[in-house]
Amino acid sequence: TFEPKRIVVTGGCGFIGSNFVHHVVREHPGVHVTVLDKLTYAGNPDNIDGLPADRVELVVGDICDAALVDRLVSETDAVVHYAAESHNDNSIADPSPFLRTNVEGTYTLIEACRKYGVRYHHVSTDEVYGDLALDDPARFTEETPYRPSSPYSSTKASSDLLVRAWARTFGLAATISNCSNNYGPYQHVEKFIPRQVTNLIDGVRPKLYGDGRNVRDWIHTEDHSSAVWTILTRGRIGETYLIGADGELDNITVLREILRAFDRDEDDFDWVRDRPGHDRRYAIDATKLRTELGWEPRHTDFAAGLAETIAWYRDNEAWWRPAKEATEARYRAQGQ
Ligand code: NAD
Ligand code: TDX
Repeated sequence: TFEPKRIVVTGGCGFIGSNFVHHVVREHPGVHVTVLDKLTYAGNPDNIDGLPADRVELVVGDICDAALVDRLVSETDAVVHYAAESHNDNSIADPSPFLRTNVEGTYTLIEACRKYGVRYHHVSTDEVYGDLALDDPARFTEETPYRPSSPYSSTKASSDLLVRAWARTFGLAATISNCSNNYGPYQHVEKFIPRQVTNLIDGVRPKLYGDGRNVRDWIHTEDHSSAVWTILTRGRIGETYLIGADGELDNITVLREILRAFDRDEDDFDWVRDRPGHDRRYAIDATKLRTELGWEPRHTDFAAGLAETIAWYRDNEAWWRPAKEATEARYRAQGQ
């Protein structure tokens, strides 16, 4: 077992990164966390507000800043890399920040980690594997070939390949995880579930892309956090682990569950323009992580997790309100 005392968490002010920081502070009392975050439109320092100052430090900066990254990596035991441009629709409107942050940013981090021999965990997505047909019994495994569809997923795939090459050629002490769709608190209102929940709070009809039958494999972000910690501390160096919780649902089913929670008719939503290149279905087979490392998800009741998440958005309007109008203006301009 690897027992880091100090870790750097990039993107720790975003959705999944901040949930991971909360998880580490709560579950692993001996660990100090340095968050490196640029605070883009998706990063919010309030996400890690109130955590003990002697446990969590925020450094506002860019993962492409080699001098800053060199200094932070020289002072840590491990880097857990969450920072990314993360939204598919944005990557279609303007891919350029995705190339810079996801590819060049990862390159900058792994160069520093190899220089100092620092343990590196790379957080990635199931989208690198492209999509599956609705009637295909297959799920993604660690053996599935890379076949990304969008600018976002192609830059995440590129970053994964850099890590694999650095591990093989330079002996970088790396692991990679590819996780399915996360939901939970602190998710940006541009993403599917928070967008529809906050629309309904505002009395606006939810917006469904295409035919609504696209399938996503949902996992609560807390289960993603426990999986990443498990892989960081007990994963085999050089290995990839898929993270998922058997949560396949199509979008219209999720949307109708949300509508029900607001006592609205199940057809009270708008069909909008489909996402170009829209992946049909994602599905994760997490057998390797479950059997080799004994990890199990705990938040497997989706209806309960969704109800809690809806309650979080109702209780935390001050958190999401500032981003809502600009996000919807961007969608309107795209006919979505
Ligand atoms: P997010 O967009 O909510 O947060 C990204 C964070 O990274 C923000 O805090 C932002 O300020 C920061 N950031 C962006 N560019 C930066 C830069 N150049 N330097 C420093 N910080 C920068 O994203 P998320 O949904 O929390 O995703 C986090 C990670 O998890 C990403 O790597 C993503 O690919 C991966 N992932 C996400 C999901 C999902 O369902 N959202 C699923 C699997 C994997
Ligand atoms: O308004 C919407 N209506 C709609 O039907 C939005 C925003 C989305 N959708 C659909 C598109 C997808 O099929 O809902 C599904 C989920 O959409 P997103 O929340 O944009 O997520 P997705 O594209 O599946 O990608 C997410 O999971 C994998 C994250 O954003 C990625 O960072 C992660 O890698």
